Amino acid sequence: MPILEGTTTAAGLRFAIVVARFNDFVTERLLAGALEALTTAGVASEHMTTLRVPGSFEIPLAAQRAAETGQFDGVVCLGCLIRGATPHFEFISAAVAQGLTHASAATGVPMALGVLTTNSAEEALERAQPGSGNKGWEAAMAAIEMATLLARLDRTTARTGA
Ligand code: RBF
Repeated sequence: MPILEGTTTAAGLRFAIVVARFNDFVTERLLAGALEALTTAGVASEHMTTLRVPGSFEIPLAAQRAAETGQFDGVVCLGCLIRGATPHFEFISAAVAQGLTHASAATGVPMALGVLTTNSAEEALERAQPGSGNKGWEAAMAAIEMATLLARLDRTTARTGA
């Protein structure tokens, strides 16, 4: 019974990181975590392209455009939504999740959701601390796992001609 899995190493693969500037006191820490995870996985710095966007709402379009260039094996998406203006919070978080689902399906490029949705700044900072609990780190690892899984799947179907 064949089992296909991704790996935690990604030497030779290329990633885009889309990061929102809104709440940058958190998102810059998520970015640092993501870059550290990619570096640890063997991704060369010239194979990590950071795209900055104004807020989380803009992430899906930038992620889709990046994927459409054909230059990236995965996209790591980073943002931080802090509840406050409740209607906007709900609206933007749903729009980002749906937008990334669509963008990923439309392009076939894996996109990892590293957009925090928290009740407070303290909660957001907790999830952006250095180390493997950092949600930027986790999103990067998810992108690596999916990119390497899909590459393996492509090689398997190429071999079997399926
Ligand atoms: N962007 C975020 O990334 N996080 C937020 O918590 C956030 N809160 C917002 C609250 C309001 C009331 C508005 C109007 C925008 C907010 N944005 C936030 C920015 C949003 O993602 C987007 O950049 C702007 O709406 C411009 O399209």
